[in-house]
Amino acid sequence: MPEQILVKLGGSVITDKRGDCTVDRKALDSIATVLGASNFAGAVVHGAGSCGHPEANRYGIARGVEPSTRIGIPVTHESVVSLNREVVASLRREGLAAVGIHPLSTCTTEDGRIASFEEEPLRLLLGLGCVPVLHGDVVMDRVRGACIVSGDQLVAHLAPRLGFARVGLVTDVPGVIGPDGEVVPRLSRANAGDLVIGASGTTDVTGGMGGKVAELLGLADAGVRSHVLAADRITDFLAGRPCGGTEVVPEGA
Ligand code: IP8
Repeated sequence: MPEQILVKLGGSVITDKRGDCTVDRKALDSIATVLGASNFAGAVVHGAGSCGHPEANRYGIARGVEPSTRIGIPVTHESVVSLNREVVASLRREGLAAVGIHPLSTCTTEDGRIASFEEEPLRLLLGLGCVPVLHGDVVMDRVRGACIVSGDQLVAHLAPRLGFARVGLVTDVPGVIGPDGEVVPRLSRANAGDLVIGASGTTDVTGGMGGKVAELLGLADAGVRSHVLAADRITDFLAGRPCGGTEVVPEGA
């Protein structure tokens, strides 16, 4: 079986976060072309961007859902599923056997953290050379009724369990930015305390770069390295060449 890679596409890379569910088709298609040309083997996770965050924010879903706000579950889910369909279609046009997997149907959380995830379909799809395409989603939560699970939390949960050889998170910034305004090339719990990470400038119910770093440090605690990189370096990342950005590594590695 070829080396399996997990790629997360940030919502801000594939949507225009200023509008309500505005897919950036040019950016999406150019990433799909690169993935197709590399004969990509592995899974894709994407964020929601403007297809999900505005709706989740409107109904306060990250904090939980009650009968009075339950309509926010289908509204938010359908918005991010519409983006997922476009991601899958774009990858399919490039020859990949991409198939959408929706966390609302496969995952539950306990107070905001993944408590169960049905992984077997993913394993079997990967074994056949299909490309599962997952996304941040609204999911049912045992404590809050429902909540939002980010694409980054999905990456941190699935990467150690499915044993991907490499994990790359494609963002609209060159990497994690340090106090001097420069990209931090290597990040672990040892130097993470030095960082002051700003909130996202647009609606982001899952914590922007700060939320991403927290998830990736958790992933590093599980022994898995990951790489935060800019969209224009994805070809280098897929080829295993230096790609700038920030490598998040286990402490002491
Ligand atoms: O964009 C959020 O996922 P993210 C998912 O990866 C929703 O943080 C539906 C807001």
